Amino acid sequence: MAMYLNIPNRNSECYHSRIVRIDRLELRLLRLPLVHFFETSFGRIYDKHFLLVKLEGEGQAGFGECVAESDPYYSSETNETCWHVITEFLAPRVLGVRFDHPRDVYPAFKAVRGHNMAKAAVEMAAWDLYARQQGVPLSRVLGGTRTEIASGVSIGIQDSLDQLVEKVDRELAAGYQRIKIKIKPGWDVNAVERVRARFGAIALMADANAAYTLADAAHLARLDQFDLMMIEQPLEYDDVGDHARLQEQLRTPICLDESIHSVRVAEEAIRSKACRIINIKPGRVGGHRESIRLHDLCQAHGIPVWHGGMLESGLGRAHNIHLSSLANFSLPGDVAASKRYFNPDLIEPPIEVSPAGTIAVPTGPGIGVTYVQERIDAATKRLAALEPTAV
Ligand code: OSB
Ligand code: MG
Repeated sequence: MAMYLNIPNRNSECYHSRIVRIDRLELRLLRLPLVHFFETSFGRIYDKHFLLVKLEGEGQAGFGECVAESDPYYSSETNETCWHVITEFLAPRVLGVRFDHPRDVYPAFKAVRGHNMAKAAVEMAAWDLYARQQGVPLSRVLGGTRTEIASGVSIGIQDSLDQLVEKVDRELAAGYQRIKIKIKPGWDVNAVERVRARFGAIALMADANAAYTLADAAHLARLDQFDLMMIEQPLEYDDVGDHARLQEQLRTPICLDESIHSVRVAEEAIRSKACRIINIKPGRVGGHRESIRLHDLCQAHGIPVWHGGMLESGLGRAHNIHLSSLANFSLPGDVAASKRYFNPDLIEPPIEVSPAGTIAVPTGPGIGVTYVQERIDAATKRLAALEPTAV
């Protein structure tokens, strides 16, 4: 275990003896319309409602975007549970507190069980704040080494297979290195078959968002003929055991998303051979610290990882890019250009993808992107500003 607790000293030369002191926490609920609706096996959404955390300290500010959604479908957390947990339980554990390093924020939340998305939003803001105070890019503080990351796209369920083919065509033309399509019963073998028939040997995978059970094993094995890079989260959101039984019956590698809510569960999944690949979303595991531990655990076991996406605005997206600069993010992630999601985004300039399907890791301090305050204000539905309570 101890070998995975080595986050601190990767770049110790750039840490000096600075500390993060958090003087104010601003919490907002935002609404941004999506450029295109997004449909998964849970349903279709047309706009994104999400919380944004801003932490202030020593004249600097850091941002963390909460990846919870309006409904408890991908995860049990929602914007309202996160609002409750952040204001009542997490804010009091950071306000007025001096942290030697942002790696110390997640442990300060130990008394609070679960609520990883709420924790991650606050914790990631602290990493941004710290990196800005140091005047270095977040990637350096996280221990990242890549200067650009490989980008893929996640394409939702469409109204028709023709529409799906049209979307895949457009994303390949934009340069994306890997195509992921969402599947569910009735939109699976037919969809994969159609995309393979049209586009040949592209890097292709499918994400089921837990739409199947072990009883569907024979049906899922029909996907083996299409040489998918992986099938993501075919079975229940909290399952490991059935995934291990399914993996025995599939040639296609299983990648776990929803199931991996902690480093401990990842150890269990790797040990039981429930997956060969893991998707990392910091919101799912409690922030950057836990993501680095998960990354390191997978690296030690030869499990490649890639960065998942939760339809983030440019602020959350920038965090994802910095985290993706760590070495074991060896597969293209679901971290794509801003304009696929929001137009305009909260940041300017937006995040763009190169014709080669790569995204440059920002080099400025912290997350290294510039937000437009008027756009944040215009999207704000609710706002709370919290400060240390006087004693
Ligand atoms: O399962 O990866 C998922 C979006 C919302 C919730 C869950 C998932 C997704 C995506 C979108 O696949 C990835 C993205 O483009 O941000
Ligand atoms: Mg997924």
